[in-house]
Amino acid sequence: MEKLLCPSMMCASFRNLEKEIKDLEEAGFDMFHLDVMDGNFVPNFGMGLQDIEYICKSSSKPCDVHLMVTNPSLYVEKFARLGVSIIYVHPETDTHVTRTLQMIKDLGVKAGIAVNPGTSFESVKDILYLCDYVTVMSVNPGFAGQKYLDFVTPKFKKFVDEAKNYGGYKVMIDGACSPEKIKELSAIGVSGFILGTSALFGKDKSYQEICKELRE
Ligand code: S6P
Ligand code: MG
Repeated sequence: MEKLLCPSMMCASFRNLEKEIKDLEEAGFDMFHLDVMDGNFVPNFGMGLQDIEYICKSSSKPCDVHLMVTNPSLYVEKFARLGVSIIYVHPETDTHVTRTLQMIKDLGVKAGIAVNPGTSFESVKDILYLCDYVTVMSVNPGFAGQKYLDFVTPKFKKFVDEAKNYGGYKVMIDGACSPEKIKELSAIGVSGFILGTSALFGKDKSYQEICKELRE
C-alpha cells in the first residue's frame, strides 16, 4: 500500500523555512503536517495563522492542520480559508464535535480527528462516519521528541480493521514515528505517517535519502 509521508513542520528549521519546504518537496514527501497549539489544550504553543498561511502558499503539496486547541470549532473556518486540505480536531475538547466535523466538510476540507493516547476506539466510534482521516497519537500531544507509548499499538489495528464499517477513513500515526514503526504499522494497514525527530529531522542523511528509505 502507498504510504503517505508527512513532515511535521514544527520540527523543521525556521531559519530557512522556504528552503526546508523546497527540499522536502523535492525529496518526494507527500503532505506537510502543521501543528497548532494554544497553550491551553496542550501545555505548549505551536504555529499560528501566519505560519500556516506562509507554508500553504509556499508549497505545491497539500497541507494538513492539527488543531491542538480548546474549542476548535471557533477556528476551523479561519484555517480552511488558508487552503489546508485536512483539518484535524481533538474530540476530547469539543462538546459538539459532529457539528465541527460537518462544518469542516461544508467548507470543502477533509475532516479528521486526532485521538489522544488515552482515548478509546469505542468512545469515538459514533463520529467516525464523519471522518475522512483518523490520526492516532502515540505520544501525548504537545511536544516533539517524546517516547512512543507502547500501549497505543493495539488501537492502530482496531481503527484500521473498523475503517470499512465507517466509510473507509484513513488511519495515520502522529508521535515518535520511527522507521521501525513505519514498517510495522504499514504492514497492518496504517496509511499515513507524521514525521518529526524520530524519522526525519536532525539526521545526518539528506531528506532525499530518508524519503527513499522510508518508502522502501
Ligand atoms: C506533537 C505534534 C506532532 C509532533 C510530532 C513530532 O504533539 O502533534 O505532530 O510534531 O509527533 O514527531 P517526533 O518523532 O519528534 O515525536
Ligand atoms: Mg501533530
